[in-house]
Amino acid sequence: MKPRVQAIAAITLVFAMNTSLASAQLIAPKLSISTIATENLQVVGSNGVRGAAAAVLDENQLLLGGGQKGSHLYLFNLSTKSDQLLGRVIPASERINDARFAITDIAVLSKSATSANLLISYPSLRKNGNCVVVKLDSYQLTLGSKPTITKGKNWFTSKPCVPISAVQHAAGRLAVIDNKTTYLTVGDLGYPKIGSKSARGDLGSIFKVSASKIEKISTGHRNQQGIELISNDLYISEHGPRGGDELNLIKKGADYGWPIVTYGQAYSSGDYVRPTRAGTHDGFQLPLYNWVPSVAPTELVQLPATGKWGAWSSQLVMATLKEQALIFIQLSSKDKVGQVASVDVGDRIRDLELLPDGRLVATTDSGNLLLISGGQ
Ligand SMILES: [Ca+2]
Repeated sequence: MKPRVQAIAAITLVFAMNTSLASAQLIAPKLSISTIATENLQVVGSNGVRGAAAAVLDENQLLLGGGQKGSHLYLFNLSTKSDQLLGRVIPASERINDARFAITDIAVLSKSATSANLLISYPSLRKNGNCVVVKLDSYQLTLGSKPTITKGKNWFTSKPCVPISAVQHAAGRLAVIDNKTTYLTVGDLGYPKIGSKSARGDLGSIFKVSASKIEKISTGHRNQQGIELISNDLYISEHGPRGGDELNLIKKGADYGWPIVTYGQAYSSGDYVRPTRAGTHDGFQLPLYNWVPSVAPTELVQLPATGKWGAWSSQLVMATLKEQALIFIQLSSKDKVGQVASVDVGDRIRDLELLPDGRLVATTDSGNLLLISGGQ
């Protein structure tokens, strides 16, 4: 009997040590930020400005989607701090002069030394400019002394077409699954009929998309600006109406509740939709974490396992617009948030990506590119 008792005592001790480690307050990372001005890549429209969409091509090159017309794709060299125009993505006939209408995300499906297969998402005007859909198109990038892009197939076009007066946001974020498949977020686009299951169609959903197949994964989302796939677990950040911003772990077939429930509050009575029940999430898939008041979350990234991120290695980091901060989120298990720490960066972050060297790269609404290193 004695050895068995000792074994149990040893297990209890290990458990106690783990508990105390888990509850120890994590120190927020100290960020070192270098700023590169990229004003010509900033989207400038009748109603304000917007940072570029971003993807990492390799350790030295980014793909940035934006420019004054919000429609163009650029190759950005981190060594020379210079950009090259690759081409136009949103045709002039599918856009108006408004910063809401800009490339929403870029994904690299596969690449070689001389070329890459890309996906690009964007809101597109239809029916003589009266309504808006979210499109996902494939492109081939050819590298060399004069790099160019060639348009491929349309992979996805959302339905219904939403009246342009309603549109506030599109989401349109991408997380690559493999070299032929991606996840795509489609926001509610401010559609006044989003509360009607029969009318809302593709809006407020997450899809798994390939060139030949579209599968709806989840519904009840509002404006999913962040997406990160960790092994087979898909994490999403999304904007609530006024507060109630959420971090969600996506379960196939689940309804995340919008616009029936939200931890946030309704806007004024003139808003496009009033949630049926505010301040509660009962009856629907619960978020892993929520923010009241709102932080306005954008892209989610998993920090690398090694490097200078210390206790935050392998954890999530979420960019924000309103909060102008990076929010570090510890996952104590895949469906449980441990500690959360907000670190001010003093700028609205539109997109956030991880460079191969372990630094983060962010685009900001003020037209900057931020290169961000962590340290404890
Ligand atoms: Ca991106």
